[in-house]
Amino acid sequence: MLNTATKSEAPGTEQELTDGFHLVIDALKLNGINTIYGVPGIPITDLGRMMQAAGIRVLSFRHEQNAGYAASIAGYLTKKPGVCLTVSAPGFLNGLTALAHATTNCFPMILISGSSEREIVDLQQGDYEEMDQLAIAKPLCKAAFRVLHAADIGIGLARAIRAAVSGRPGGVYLDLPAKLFGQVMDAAAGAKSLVKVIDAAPAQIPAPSAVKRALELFKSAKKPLIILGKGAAYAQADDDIRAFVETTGAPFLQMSMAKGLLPDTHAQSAGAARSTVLKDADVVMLIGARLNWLLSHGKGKTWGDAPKKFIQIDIEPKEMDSNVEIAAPVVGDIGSCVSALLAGMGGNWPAAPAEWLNTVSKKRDENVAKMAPKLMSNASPMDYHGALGVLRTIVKERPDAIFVNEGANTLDLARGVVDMYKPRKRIDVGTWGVMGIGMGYSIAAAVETGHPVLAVEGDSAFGFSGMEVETICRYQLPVCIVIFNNDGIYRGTDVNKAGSDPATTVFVKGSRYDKMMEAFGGVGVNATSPDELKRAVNEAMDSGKPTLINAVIDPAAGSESGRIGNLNPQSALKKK
Ligand code: OXT
Ligand code: ADP
Ligand code: MG
Repeated sequence: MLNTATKSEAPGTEQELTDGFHLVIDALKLNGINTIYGVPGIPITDLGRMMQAAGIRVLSFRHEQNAGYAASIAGYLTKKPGVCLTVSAPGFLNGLTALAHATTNCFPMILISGSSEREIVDLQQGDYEEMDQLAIAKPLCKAAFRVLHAADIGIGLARAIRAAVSGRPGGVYLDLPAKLFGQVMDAAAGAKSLVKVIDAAPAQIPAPSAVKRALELFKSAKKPLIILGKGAAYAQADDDIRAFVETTGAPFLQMSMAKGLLPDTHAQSAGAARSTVLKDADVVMLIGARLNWLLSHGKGKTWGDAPKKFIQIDIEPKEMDSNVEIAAPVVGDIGSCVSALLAGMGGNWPAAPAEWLNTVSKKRDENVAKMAPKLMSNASPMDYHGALGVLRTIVKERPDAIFVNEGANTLDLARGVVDMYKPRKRIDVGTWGVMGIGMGYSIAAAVETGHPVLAVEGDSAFGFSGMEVETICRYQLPVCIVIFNNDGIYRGTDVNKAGSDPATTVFVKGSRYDKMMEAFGGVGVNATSPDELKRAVNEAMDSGKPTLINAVIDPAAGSESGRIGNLNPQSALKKK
């Protein structure tokens, strides 16, 4: 329904009019975009108000980067572009990190930003918040568009939606100069100019020959392995993926955000035998996972000396051969590809070789047994395993909760310890290993899914978006934040031997993050033992009240950079 703005006053020419504000709102609603994440200000304050009045949910943040991260994960969780709305120049730049993050992670997102007067910006005459935003956004996203005429708003948004969700999903920038909002046009013509995007992400069917090649290669494997990445989780082809994996009988490894696509406790899961399967597998099928740094680029020590062949299923043809030769590329959307694979397998697919399965399960059981006693640790202050042991049980009992996770040790250890049982329940730092996603992700996860959120955050990680606890309280979202407070980045024990300033990685000792939550009317708890932690998290999850638990972790418990300390550059010269 078109939102009519004004009526012309000219006698005898009564004409329904609309304007840029209303056309943006109508175009969003027409395309089912009902939630916006942003920060108000010139020139979009009224747009936000009018959106609310028109029934769109507008979540107002304290910093655009967090609103942007919220939009990016909304896109991942829903397969519809998440929308972030920012003001010109500084607001736009604050949102841009999240737009680049969405592109890097293949999440569909649209950053809509107001911008200043084109005539002044282009002559560089020093306008209010002057910046050539379109040019700056272009290299950091999949596509970037600017709309100058109200009559083009419909087309502009349609292009943005299609670009974000079709093919490999990613971030799109949409530049809306201030003047556009006030432009008036005939309401009927305005309504006609809107575009409802039909089949925004069309199925991309793989070639039958590619499917056949992949199946033949996989069948020939003595030591098959399937790696599921967050592209597979994004695809929402959960039942087919599970059926495919189970029909092959092969061990599978789930990348961090793919955890739960099949339960981590599944008999074929090789999550706890990661090193073994990567080293020893002979045919590896990648489904929605890139051979980037997180998979050691498919070569080197991690992958061992045994010859390997790769099958890769991805929507992006250019992904093939990006790091190593792909013997069987299957290009298409994962839903179509996996269903074609399933159909091609027929009714008598041979069981995966028992010797290989035994090797994998033996290694897995050893690692699980090694970890088990650590999870029972009752130490106070807590160590990571003692605290995570408790959270692992809580997630098992509440498999629908969304688990948000960032930090270094807090991230790496939680990934291994906390089993996931359902798809798209674990969201974390992703491809960049970025700190700062925590509160934005928590807010969007609660808003988009309606499920409770458990955010497990390093004390450093939390600091990047901590002010959004006010946002969580303001909207009364069912978010329970647990801060693993070890007084610093990686550890809280570093000492600066050269002066009186604290070392670069340490924070104020004994900080009480729980007080921050209390300042805004949420529940704050200081937990010094696993028992206290368990009680507090369960209470928060039962009540749905915004809660922040300051979990006191031994400052000496972590290690430098968690599991990726090897990426720190080393010099032959001795450290000073
Ligand atoms: O097979 P093996 O024997 O090898 O064993 C493996 C598994 O088989 C086994 N396993 C299990 N055993 C038993 N039971 C179970 N259930 C089980 N499951 C698994 O365990 C091992 C390990 O398994 P895993 O984890 O699967 O394997 P691995 O080898 O670790 O995998 C490799 C990777 C690369 C895939 C994996 O490590 C990974 O995904 N890593 C992601 C790492 C990452 O992204 N880290 C975040 C960035 S770190 C750094 O950059 C930080 N910064 C700088 C900064 C950033 N990032 N961003 C911005 C905007 N500014 C600055 C900062 C500031 S971190 C950071 C803050 C840190 O401080 P905090 O206070 O927040 O956090 P704390 O450290 O807690 O203090
Ligand atoms: P992970 O970090 O979990 O390993 P990546 O982000 O590296 O996952 O890889 C995700 C891959 O999934 C990307 O290469 C992307 O092109 C692909 N992808 C995303 N959505 C789909 C889809 N619907 N169909 C096919 N491939 C997809
Ligand atoms: Mg820390």
